[in-house]
Amino acid sequence: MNQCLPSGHDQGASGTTLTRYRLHGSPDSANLVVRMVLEELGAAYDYVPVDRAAAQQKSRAYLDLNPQGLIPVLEVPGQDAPLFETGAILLFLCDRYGALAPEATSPARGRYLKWLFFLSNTLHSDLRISFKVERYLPDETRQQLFADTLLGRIAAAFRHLEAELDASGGPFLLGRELTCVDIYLAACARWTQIYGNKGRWDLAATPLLRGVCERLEERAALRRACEREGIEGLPFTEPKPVSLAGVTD
Ligand SMILES: N[C@@H](CCC(=O)N[C@@H](CS)C(=O)NCC(=O)O)C(=O)O
Repeated sequence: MNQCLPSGHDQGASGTTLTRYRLHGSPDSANLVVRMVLEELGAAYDYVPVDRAAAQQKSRAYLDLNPQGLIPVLEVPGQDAPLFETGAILLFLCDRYGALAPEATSPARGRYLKWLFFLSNTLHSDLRISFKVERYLPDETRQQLFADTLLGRIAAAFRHLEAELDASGGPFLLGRELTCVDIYLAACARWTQIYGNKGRWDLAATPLLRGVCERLEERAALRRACEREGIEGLPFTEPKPVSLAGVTD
């Protein structure tokens, strides 16, 4: 493993010198995925809470970090701008540490990128729309149909992941090695079970994926990350919503 720790120094959002990663997030939001990867990599980081209940992610200061006003943001020493987009942050971190991802020359690299982008562009994207359909379709009479359609797409996405697990032989999505893709998909499975679509999709529908979730729950770094997000119990196989200020989904 190439423990290529950052050596650069930047001005952080607060104007102070940035010497460690700085993760901006709110409990159990997409920052959960980044936090799990940071913990798994053993990276030192500071956490900056963003109060979603007060729409802090739409404040002028936060929009300077991410003009979309979305969580998460990761400030990175040595980078000339804050990072946003969960998938991009994972790709960046795993390449920097040479861990949780096949190397650029590995025959599994294409498969890794394909599923990472699938999770980011399709599953996670459909999920977040399904949590707030009214933002995308103001016509109330059609919102249920839209939500049902999205749920159909989400269930299909999990079936595609299940088929890949079957083809790879497991125990992880790409085969024998844990990658950040497993961590990302476990978070998506968590959110699908408890937010927005609660009771409408069951992890039992994808037993191989459930196996990935069980393995991840055994990992100390991931348990620590979940604890720091305010998540109690088994985060993926018996998920419970977080009841902390700032959680709005
Ligand atoms: N494509 C973005 C999506 C991020 C996203 O949807 N973040 C949600 C929290 S999970 C958010 O910031 N919601 C607050 C809002 O919509 O104002 C990513 O992958 O990072």
